[in-house]
Order: sequence, then structure tokens, then C-alpha cells
Amino acid sequence: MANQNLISLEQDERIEAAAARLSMNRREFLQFCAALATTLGLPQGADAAVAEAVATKKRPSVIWLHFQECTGCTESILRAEHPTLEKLILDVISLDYHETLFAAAGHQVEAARKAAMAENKGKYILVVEGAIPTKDGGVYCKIGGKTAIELLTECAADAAAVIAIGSCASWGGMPSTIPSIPGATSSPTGSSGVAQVLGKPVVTIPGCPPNPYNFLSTVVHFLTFGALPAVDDKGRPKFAYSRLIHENCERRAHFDAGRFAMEFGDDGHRKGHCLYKLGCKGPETYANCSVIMFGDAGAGTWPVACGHPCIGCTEQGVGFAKPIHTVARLKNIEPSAFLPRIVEEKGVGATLGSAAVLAAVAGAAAGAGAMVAKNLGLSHKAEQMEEAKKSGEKTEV
Ligand code: FSX
Ligand code: SF4
Ligand code: F3S
Repeated sequence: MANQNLISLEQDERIEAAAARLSMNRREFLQFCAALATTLGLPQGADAAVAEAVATKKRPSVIWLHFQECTGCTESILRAEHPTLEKLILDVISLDYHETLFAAAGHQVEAARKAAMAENKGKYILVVEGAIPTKDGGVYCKIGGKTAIELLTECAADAAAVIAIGSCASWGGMPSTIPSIPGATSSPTGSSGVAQVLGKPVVTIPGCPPNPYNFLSTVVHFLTFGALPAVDDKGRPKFAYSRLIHENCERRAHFDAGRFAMEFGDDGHRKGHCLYKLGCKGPETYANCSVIMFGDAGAGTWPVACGHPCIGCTEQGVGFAKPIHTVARLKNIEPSAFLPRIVEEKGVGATLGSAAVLAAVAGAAAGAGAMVAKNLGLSHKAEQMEEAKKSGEKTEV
């Protein structure tokens, strides 16, 4: 943190101004940028580049399209209860077209989209939320008289980068599920992902909904380096999707020791035992939920912490594809010579794992940024409570 670059940047009044804009003090702002750099796995010293980019670079124009979805992606980004994350996201991008958030409607909105695209030709980021129906010429989703396929193709043509946010846009997600009726081989509307429709790879940030912190980090990478972060073979940023949920799960010790919840509400469930036998797909799902978590300041929660098995919502072929009650395929689990063999009777056939938490260090690094965001949120709440106390008001903050 205390490297030469940052110290010199601390003198920079632009840093001061950026911090003020985000209702942070300068130290908090630099801390947050350092944590973002750590999350992104950037080398030492890159925190200064991140801070400088967030403070000084022109915010990239973002055109945000909505297709077949529940708007949960937008909700997860904008409904952060603590102010910091939401503020940061809206500070690092210029959200020039977003159907859910626009107060205007009809021709006015269409004109705004075209104007933003023309003004930022070749430079804007296209963010797509929702799946694209491809059956019957794409008639099942139309906006302003155009099909989702037409709109996507038109908007992607001059984009500097395309980000598919959420599982629906990443590969089809929930709308692409095949109904369990005889003879069905595809979803009723032929829902598909952005890359499949465009016929070229795009960056995907799956999750239903996705974690807003992963979106923020991806955009900050683009802002700092003019390029999107390295991705895996499904287009997912490696900084967020290269580890299994299971590797950093807080219930992992129970899994290794063979302590499972067998039914919702049973003794094991109440005691916080492993949810594997309730169908948890953490062992075959790549995402950082167990590290950065979701939600309100300091609360930091995620499905497994709430007692619900991970359904694998970030993983194509798992989330919405595998029934919740089926047990996960165990992969990359190191066998142990001395721990109990706990799943053989279920026919899984693997000898289960060493208690080693394989990615504890990487996990801690990835969580650092989110924790800073949460702490900032907490300090804002503490300030509010302090103010309320002084004025003698009753408060529920
Ligand atoms: Fe919903 Fe987004 Fe799920 Fe899909 O998130 S939270 S159905 S991924 O496109 O709005
Ligand atoms: Fe956690 Fe699920 Fe793995 Fe159990 S199976 S340790 S609940 S991720
Ligand atoms: Fe989804 Fe599992 Fe994370 S259900 S939100 S990938 S814990």
C-alpha cells in the first residue's frame, strides 16, 4: 500500500476530488483502489494506476440492453444497501442508455441510444442483460419494433467491448431451460446467449444475479488498461471464476469430516453442516461467492451461508440444468489417505478430500476489495447512527 507511487498520488488533488465525489476520504479511496487491484490479481504498484484511472480517466459510455430476464442483474447492482458499491459503479461508467432506469420512454429513449452510440462510436461498452430468443425469427422479444437479435447486432457493431452480464446473457440461463414435457428439446423461445448470437466470444459475468463487485472490477480493469481482463474458455474473468465455490466454502471442514445436513431443518442443517447431500453444486461451480459474498455492509452473506445449497447459477450445464436434489459431480478434490471415506455408499465413487483449503490465499486477496467496500458502507452507517444519536432521533439504520 505504502508504495512510492501511491504516496505521490496522495498529493494529487484529483485523487482528493475523486474521493470527495464518492463520499470517501482520500485514504479510503486509495485503500479501495489498492483492494480492487488485488482482486484483479494485478502486480505490485498497479494500485496507483487503478487510482489514477478511477480519478482521472473519462468514464466509458455504457449502452445497457435488456432482453429476456428478471432485471435481477440491474437490481443487484443498484440495490446495494450500503452506498459505496453502487456509487462507485455509477461513477466509473457513464450510463447513457438503460431501459429500466430511463425516465423517458418511446422515441426519446431510442434517440438517446442512437445519439450515445454515434457520439462514442468504437469506444462504448455494450452491456447485455438477459437471453436472446432465437426461435421464429426472434419475435418473442421486441423493443422499439426491433427484435432482440436485431438490437444486439446493431449495438454490438460499433462497441469497443461487449459484456454479457448475468447467466441469461452469458449462455441463456433460466430462460433457456428445457421444459419437462414429452418431446421438448429446447426452450420454448430458443433462448440463447450473447456470444452464440453474435458468433464471437464476449466477456461473460454469469450469476443469477451476478455479483456487482465482479462487474465493477471488470469495468475498472477496462478503464485502467483499455482492455478487458483475461477470461476462461466460457468468457468469464479469471480473477473471479477460476476457483470452485467448494474450495473456499465456510462449510468445507464439515464436508471433509463427513458431517452433512441430510434434510432441510434437521440437526445437521441447524448446526451448519455441509449441504452436499442436499444437492449443493459448490464442488462443480466456478465462482467467488464464497469469498466476496453478496449484500449489505458487513453482513456479507451468500446462498450457502443462508443454509441453501448452491444451485450452480454461474455454471452452464449445472445451474438450471441439474435438478437441485442431485448431488454434485466431484472434481479436483484431492483424495486423502486418512480422512473418512464419506460418499462411497452413494455411488459417487470418490475418496474425499484433504482438509487443505486450496486457495485460501487467493481467496483472501479476492475478498479484500469487497471487504473494503463493506467496511466503507459500515462506516457510512456508523456516521448516520452517530448523527441520529446527536439529534436525538430514533433510527433504524
Ligand atoms: Fe435475472 Fe439478469 Fe438471473 Fe438473468 O440476472 S437475476 S434471470 S441471470 O438476466 O435479471
Ligand atoms: Fe460448501 Fe457445498 Fe462444498 Fe459443502 S458441498 S463444502 S456446502 S460448497
Ligand atoms: Fe449462484 Fe451458487 Fe453463487 S447459486 S450465487 S454460484 S453460491
